[in-house]
Amino acid sequence: MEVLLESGGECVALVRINRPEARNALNSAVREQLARTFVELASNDDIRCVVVTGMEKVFAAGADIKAMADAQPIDMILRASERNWGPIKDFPKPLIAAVNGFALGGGCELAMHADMIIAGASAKFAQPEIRVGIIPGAGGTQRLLRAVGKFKAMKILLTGEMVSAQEAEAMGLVTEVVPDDEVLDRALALARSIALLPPLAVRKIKELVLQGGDLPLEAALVMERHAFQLMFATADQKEGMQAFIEKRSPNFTGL
Ligand code: DAK
Repeated sequence: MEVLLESGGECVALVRINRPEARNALNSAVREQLARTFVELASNDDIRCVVVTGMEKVFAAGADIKAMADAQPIDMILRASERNWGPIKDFPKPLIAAVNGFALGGGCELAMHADMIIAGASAKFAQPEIRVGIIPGAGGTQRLLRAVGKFKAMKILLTGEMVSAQEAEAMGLVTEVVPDDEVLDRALALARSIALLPPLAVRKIKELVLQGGDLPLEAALVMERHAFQLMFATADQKEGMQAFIEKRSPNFTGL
């Protein structure tokens, strides 16, 4: 198996890409296994937060160049790899990317599908597609633009140059930079802390940030207001506020 599903502790799943001989290049087997894993995790009520990671020296080196080199446009249409990105794009629970080493091309795009990116100090990000004669195909031009703005995105996309973890953090592409050997622990600790929070509110925040960001402000604010009001139908709202009043820790059930 090129994609391993492990426990990340209480209510947290760890998805590990494991194709070392090709630097975790995302061939169809990896993409299909990732898709299946995320479909499974979306409907597993025991899982509240997920961390996706790679290996020590590489998160993922992008799409598999050898599997694309001779492809024709019709091959690319028939491969329909967007079907495999769908379950990650639409994953309803918080997803944290724990990035060590290279996150290149489709690997950088995979990290950008996450809601937070924890990067090791020697991690490197790039969209080097331009150097092999193509362009990003899994949201790179759009998610990068939205994350870092036009002028940084243009440089990364048009040059294919690598960006260090520190630069990535400064431009808003990375949530936190930590020492290389602490990346996974930090990502898992963050995931476990989110897993203790009310899942319906967590889910709504993710939905609002992702959907609302592309709507006109007024429409997004209406969406937020409705979701806010809906929270008062949850048992976790009653429990959270009662626990505060009674000066005790809340016990959120996800209802
Ligand atoms: N594809 C295939 N094989 C790869 C690979 C890749 N992306 N990256 C590495 N490998 C293979 C190498 O060919 C080599 O294989 P052998 O020679 O041993 O058979 C082995 O992994 C070890 O690689 P290196 O010898 O190069 O290892 P280093 O540690 O020296 O360097 C590296 C690691 C990650 C810096 C380097 O391998 C590298 O630059 N890799 C290529 C990075 C790259 O250009 N990535 C962008 C690929 S294009 C789509 C959506 C998205 C995409 C496409 C379509 N659709 C929706 C349709 C995305 C496109 C891309 O990502």
